[in-house]
Amino acid sequence: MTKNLPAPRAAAAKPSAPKPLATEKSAATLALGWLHTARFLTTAPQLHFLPDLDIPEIAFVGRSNAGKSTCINTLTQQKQLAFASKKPGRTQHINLFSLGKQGVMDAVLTDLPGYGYAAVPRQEKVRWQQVMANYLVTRKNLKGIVLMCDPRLGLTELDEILLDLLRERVQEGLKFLIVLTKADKLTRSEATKALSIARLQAGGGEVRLFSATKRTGVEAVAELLWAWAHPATQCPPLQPEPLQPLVAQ
Ligand SMILES: Nc1nc2c(ncn2[C@@H]2O[C@H](COP(=O)(O)OP(=O)(O)O)[C@@H](O)[C@H]2O)c(=O)[nH]1
Ligand SMILES: [Mg+2]
Repeated sequence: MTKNLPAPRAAAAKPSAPKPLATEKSAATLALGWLHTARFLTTAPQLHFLPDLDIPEIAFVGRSNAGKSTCINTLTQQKQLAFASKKPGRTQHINLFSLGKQGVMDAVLTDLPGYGYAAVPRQEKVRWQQVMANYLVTRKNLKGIVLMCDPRLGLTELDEILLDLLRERVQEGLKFLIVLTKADKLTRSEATKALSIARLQAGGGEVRLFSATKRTGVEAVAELLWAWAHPATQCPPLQPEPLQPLVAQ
């Protein structure tokens, strides 16, 4: 008798399960694969030595020791692309990295020198503030800014000056992201608080928690940068970043 039973229809009729995770994964994989193509392009002590480019450029800025080099290395999955210096204030040049699959450069990452390091002579600080201001205000192909901030310190006076400088360009469409670094050092409630404060300060820009050690926010930031550089391209929708469980150290 059993062998004459019809095959269970439920199995055949069952609609295929939704695959939100697969979509999410493919957006992150695409973005991280693209970031992994980063190669050193050039370095310049001043703006006018930089090549004129007509592809999107995304600049990383932040106070010395905020975690900028570590973040760039993590996003590009390369150990030494941006030198994660133990001696803050050492990176004195504007460094450009090319991005693009199959050797076709389609965007540039810029690592700007960290600012605010106390031991740098005043004259040198002023010179760098001018180079940075000049870059941020006049670089034509600049598409987005990523501001690194250690949330335990919050935005410093120099970060605020930079935000003021950028305000007009952000209103004109320049993309802006505050990355709250070293999120592994925060408790969950500290992280929530840091996020809401930064969102107020970001003036319409994005804010993400990031930890190189716990890999918090790596995929979310990668997806955002990919979307900035490829605005016309169809891609899976960006997912809101889930709040990761954080462990205080
Ligand atoms: N716990 C923790 N430490 C970090 C993280 N990112 C960077 N750091 C540390 O912060 C210090 C400054 O990092 P670095 O990338 O050189 O900062 P930069 O001066 O902004 O380029 C280094 O000692 C890093 O190891 C992170 O996600 N978690
Ligand atoms: Mg650095």
